Amino acid sequence: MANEDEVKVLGFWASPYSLRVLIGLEEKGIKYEYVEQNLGSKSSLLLEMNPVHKKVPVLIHNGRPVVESIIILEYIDEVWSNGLAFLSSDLYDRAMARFWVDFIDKKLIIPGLCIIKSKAEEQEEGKRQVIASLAILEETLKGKDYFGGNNFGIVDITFAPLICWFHTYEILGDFKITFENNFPSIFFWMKKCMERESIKKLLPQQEKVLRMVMRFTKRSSVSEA
Ligand code: GS8
Repeated sequence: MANEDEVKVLGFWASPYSLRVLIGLEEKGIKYEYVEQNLGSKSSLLLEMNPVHKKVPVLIHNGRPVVESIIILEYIDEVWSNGLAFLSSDLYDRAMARFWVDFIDKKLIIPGLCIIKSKAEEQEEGKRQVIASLAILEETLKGKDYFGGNNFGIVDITFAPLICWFHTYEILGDFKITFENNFPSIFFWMKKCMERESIKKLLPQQEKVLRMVMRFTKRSSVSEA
């Protein structure tokens, strides 16, 4: 695709969904303009570009919006097909990658939100589910550099933004995940991800995420995990 492409992203700095899109663009080396959104008071641009869900992220490519983070990542992969491919050309591998992307959305992010937002009982279930899902992801990653094998791909991009969220899960859920001991493959994968320029540049500090969540959920104090 030519340089005259105009690419804009409407996002929120801590949103794992927004971060996916930005990591994808950085990994492909695509120039883009980032427009931070105030989710408490949505801009007319956001409402115009995502009238159905009114959520970030939105990718605006030459004036036309694409929404839903995974749909955006696949769009980026198809439009800018040179260089790093987010999805393998093998149809079976593509199906498997899509399975794990969906798994991360449903079985890791949603339970993580339960830890942050819910009261005792649901919070316990959220913690149980996060640990169970990490155990499953640990098994699938074992012996590999990245989820797709040797190459950083769509499953890695989907999961990577959570690296800066686990601390918040631990503090607000009052539990410890202890990646190094319990999920060593994920622990090494995280270290490898954090060495990538895209992720180094984009992922916010975990303490900053925690402070934002505490402000947002109006918690004034938490017990130390
Ligand atoms: C989820 C986007 C989303 O929840 C995706 O892009 O993959 N399935 C979608 N975005 C949130 C910010 S991150 O928590 C959002 O925009 N929320 C605003 C709102 O719900 O009003």
